Amino acid sequence: MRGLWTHLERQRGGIGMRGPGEQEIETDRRIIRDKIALLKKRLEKIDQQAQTQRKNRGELIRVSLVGYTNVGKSTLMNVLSKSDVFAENKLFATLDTTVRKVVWDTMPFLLSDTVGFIRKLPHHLVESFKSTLDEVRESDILIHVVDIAHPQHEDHILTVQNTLNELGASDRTTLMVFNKVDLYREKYFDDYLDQGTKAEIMQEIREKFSNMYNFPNVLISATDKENIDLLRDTLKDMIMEEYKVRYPFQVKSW
Ligand SMILES: Nc1nc2c(ncn2[C@@H]2O[C@H](COP(=O)(O)OP(=O)(O)O)[C@@H](O)[C@H]2O)c(=O)[nH]1
Ligand SMILES: [Mg+2]
Repeated sequence: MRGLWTHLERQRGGIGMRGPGEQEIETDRRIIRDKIALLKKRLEKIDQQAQTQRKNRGELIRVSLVGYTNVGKSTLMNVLSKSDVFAENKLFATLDTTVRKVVWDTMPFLLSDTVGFIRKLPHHLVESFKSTLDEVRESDILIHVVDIAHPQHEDHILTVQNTLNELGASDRTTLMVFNKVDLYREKYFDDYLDQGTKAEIMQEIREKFSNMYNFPNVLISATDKENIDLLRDTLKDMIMEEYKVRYPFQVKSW
């Protein structure tokens, strides 16, 4: 903005009259107004394009990765979509979400990675999260990813659940994925613990989560690829169920 006004410097010291300087300010104001209007139009267009893209994706079941920021959503997106059965790498890139078509044993579905939900999303930012929020609203299945190694992970879960509530998506078919078990062990397990005790603790954690949240859940490490097969099998069954509900007479077995 600074350089914008340097052309007025020369006008300084003019005698009390309405000089060319002020007219220039008016002109500059108009230019800025026009520019804002143009940008608004462009944003509207991007929004329309995103909507069209969403419509064009047809009748595939849609799965979205949701969760607090930094929990491993994007890592998991790559793990799930780049697996050996991954067939097509089609990117439907919108402003801030990535959608990929994934095919598992001939069963296709759309997987989207979204921007993380954070506590107290500033209202002026909500607009820029619109495509993430739309994506979530239009999803059939949500994968709620949690970083269990984070000391505040239970608060994070609540924040995400509140956001989903506001979106009217809290009753959506949901799979809870408790991620970063490797980090959890590293942080909280003492070296002297024997394997049996470690396994028992993990089992207790699993039971605690199962009791706390009314959704199917899997404990994984996205970076170490631990329990990814179990996650895939669980998710595949959930997607199958959605297809069966949607196309009761058409679904073959995948
Ligand atoms: N130790 C560990 N780190 C992970 C795991 N999954 C993701 N991360 C790391 O956590 C950070 C955030 O991951 P990212 O996928 O970008 O999170 P997002 O913000 O939810 O998309 C990155 O540094 C990842 O490498 C995991 O299972 N274990
Ligand atoms: Mg991410």
